[in-house]
Amino acid sequence: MPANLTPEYLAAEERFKQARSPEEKIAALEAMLSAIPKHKGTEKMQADLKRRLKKLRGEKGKKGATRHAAPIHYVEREGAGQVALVGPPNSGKSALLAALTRATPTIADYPFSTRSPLPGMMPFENIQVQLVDLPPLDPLFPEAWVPQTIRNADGVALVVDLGDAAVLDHLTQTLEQLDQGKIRVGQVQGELPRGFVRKPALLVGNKCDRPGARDNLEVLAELWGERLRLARPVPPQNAQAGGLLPVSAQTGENLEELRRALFELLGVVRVYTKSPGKKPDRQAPYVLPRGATVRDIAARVHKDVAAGLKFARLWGGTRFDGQRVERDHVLEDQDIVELHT
Ligand SMILES: Nc1nc2c(ncn2[C@@H]2O[C@H](COP(=O)(O)OP(=O)(O)O)[C@@H](O)[C@H]2O)c(=O)[nH]1
Ligand SMILES: [Mg+2]
Repeated sequence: MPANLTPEYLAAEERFKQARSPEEKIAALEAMLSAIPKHKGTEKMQADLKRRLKKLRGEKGKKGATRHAAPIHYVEREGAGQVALVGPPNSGKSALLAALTRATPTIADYPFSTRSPLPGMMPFENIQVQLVDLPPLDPLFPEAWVPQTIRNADGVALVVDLGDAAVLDHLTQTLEQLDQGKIRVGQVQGELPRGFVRKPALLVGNKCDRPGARDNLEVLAELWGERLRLARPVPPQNAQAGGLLPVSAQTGENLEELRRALFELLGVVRVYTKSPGKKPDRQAPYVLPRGATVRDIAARVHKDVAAGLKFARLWGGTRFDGQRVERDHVLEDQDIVELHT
């Protein structure tokens, strides 16, 4: 009997193939099991899925016991960093994930179509940024793991619908819900309350193709600027400070800018090393936190290199063309260093 597998099942199976962490594999297997048509012809497949799930859960249990107890939906960080997609239902978070990565989320015009975190890798130039699609933070359906997953990410992309007449209320609600999860986004003046975390955030105005989007963007800019206590909204290039960017997952407008802004959100720099007289390998950058120095990259290369480091030569930007720099010189994105021991 043919199994008559649904597109939903096949999508989940594809996710399983791409999954790397046990959590991703479990989530994909669960989705496969719920999507598989339940009839005699699939009985063997169902049993096989259940067996694999049981095995994976068992392995994870063991690992969790010896290490730390990870929340059920913990998404292991991969690539240059992790950005959580957060926002009201139907704003197009899943559509953006699908447009920017190879992940295949359920995109639907009904709310709560996303039930568990779904990661995808977004290529940006020579690196990858991990995006995590999440269900909305809804007070009626509080799922403790959602704020936990956001707290674990390096940055937050707040996705709102520019065609939504109540976009302002929805953004305000999302910010309040984040607050309940002890998460503040964007720039925060003064001290954070006890137990709170601050996440760099980018406000993504999705569906800029919809009527009324331009007006909504202006209104949003005001609230976002107010939230950040700035006279003007921050341009997307300054994502770390809380940029604002209109995009469309549907038409593709500004998606390249979005890739860059999401990368900037991570607060990292890409640095290349080279040997004297040779060219650097541009495909294999070291990814370091912004503010990292020549000493830090040396430590990444090898502890002996760090210990014996005398100076470095630097190529980068408009200022450096092989000049000698000291060990505490701060590196910029795309710098090339030659380490001398
Ligand atoms: N016009 C327009 N519709 C979009 C865009 N992005 C998503 N949608 C639609 O909005 C609905 C909700 O999208 P979805 O990604 O499931 O939202 P989520 O709940 O935030 O994950 C779907 O019907 C999408 O096709 C966009 O850029 N423009
Ligand atoms: Mg969704």
